[in-house]
Amino acid sequence: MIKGKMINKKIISILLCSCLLFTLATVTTVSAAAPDKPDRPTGPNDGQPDTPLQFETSTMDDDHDPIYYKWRIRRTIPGDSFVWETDWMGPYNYPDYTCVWTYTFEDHGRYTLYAQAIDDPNGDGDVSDGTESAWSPNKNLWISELPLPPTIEGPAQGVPWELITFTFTPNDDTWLQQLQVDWGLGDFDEDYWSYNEIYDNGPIQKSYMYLEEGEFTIRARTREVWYTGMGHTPYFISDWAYFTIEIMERPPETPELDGPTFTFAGQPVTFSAVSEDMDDSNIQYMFDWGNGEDSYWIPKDGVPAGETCEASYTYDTAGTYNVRVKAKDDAGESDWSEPIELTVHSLRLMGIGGGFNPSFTIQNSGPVSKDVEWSVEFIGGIPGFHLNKQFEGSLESVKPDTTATVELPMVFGLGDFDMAITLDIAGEEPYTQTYDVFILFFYMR
Ligand SMILES: [Ca+2]
Ligand SMILES: [Ca+2]
Ligand SMILES: [Ca+2]
Ligand SMILES: [Ca+2]
Repeated sequence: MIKGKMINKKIISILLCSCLLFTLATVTTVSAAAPDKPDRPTGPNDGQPDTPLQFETSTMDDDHDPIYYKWRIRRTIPGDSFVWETDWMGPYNYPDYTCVWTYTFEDHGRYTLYAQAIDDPNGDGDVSDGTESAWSPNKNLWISELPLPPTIEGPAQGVPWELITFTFTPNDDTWLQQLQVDWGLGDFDEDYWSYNEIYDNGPIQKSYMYLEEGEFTIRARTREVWYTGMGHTPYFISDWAYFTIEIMERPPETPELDGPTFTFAGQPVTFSAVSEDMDDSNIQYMFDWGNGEDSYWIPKDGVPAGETCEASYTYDTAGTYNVRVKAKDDAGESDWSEPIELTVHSLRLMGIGGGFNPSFTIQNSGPVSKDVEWSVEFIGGIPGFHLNKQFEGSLESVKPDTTATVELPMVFGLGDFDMAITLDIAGEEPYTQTYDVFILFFYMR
């Protein structure tokens, strides 16, 4: 029995000791209360790279220990690639646990900020005996350079009804951009940004058509846009960039002239002209025949830009003439084209005759009688088979509207020849015309 009582006493004392230890342990635990979760950090919602920003948080520690804070930064856009934490900073002492922290972001992006607290129960500046709080709720902020006005490129001049293309290049670091363009008509809504039109950062092309003449000042600005995963968030707006364009009807371009360089008096010649026009007006042409006469403006209603206009003219008098053309529309006249130098002869070679006695025929299509010296040369043939290859002579007073035929002596040769006939007409530049002939000994065809 005694033994049993002693055993009971021992058990009771052990139990008592245990209770006491447990109570002591419990008291120790209470005295080491962790700091509260810090408040959501406050501070700016956006900022620029390389510019210090200031943030603030606070907490409470029930047993009023000195507090240390740690800050965590995470870049969420672009990517979730950047996480960085400070060391423990402190102490912050009861009753004011407010922590003000300054940080300079280097890169643009969207960042999330958190703070965490730890206490230092024995106040020795070493937090290895402290207890960490939970992380604070997060604060989001944007870091981005302020956009500069965009660069505007385009023509300095245009014409009504022309679709004119301009290039707007944002000057900003942000990936997505919106563009606002005021075409200078005075009806622009500065508050309107189309949310559908978001561009990758880079040149943006926009076309516009002015319907009236005038000088217009185009304004453009960009707004950076962030994609958050839930939608697009517009941010900083640039100042305006300006660009001036003059819209005016314009005369047609200087026309291209096409036509012969050689003709005969009394023989109609046809020249053609074509011009382009920026505003696609109908175009009239005036041909200057180089002898004091011109076609005046033809045709009456003009022809569309890019279409050819033809004009014919008959010279009475042999000579050399500079033919040229100009174009006009409602907006005015072009310059004169490059001239074509046209030589007009009074005597025309009508053709040649073959057989045993080759011949050629001349016609005077001009208004006056003409003397002419002629020469004929046969060039080519099989070597050794061309004798009598050159002939010459003259004709006097070939009358207007008459023909004259010159018969040559018999020609000896074999093969293909060029029969070159040169007419040296009194008062005119000589000219040569060449015919392909075939000679079989004494017979030409
Ligand atoms: Ca504490
Ligand atoms: Ca300590
Ligand atoms: Ca930016
Ligand atoms: Ca025009």
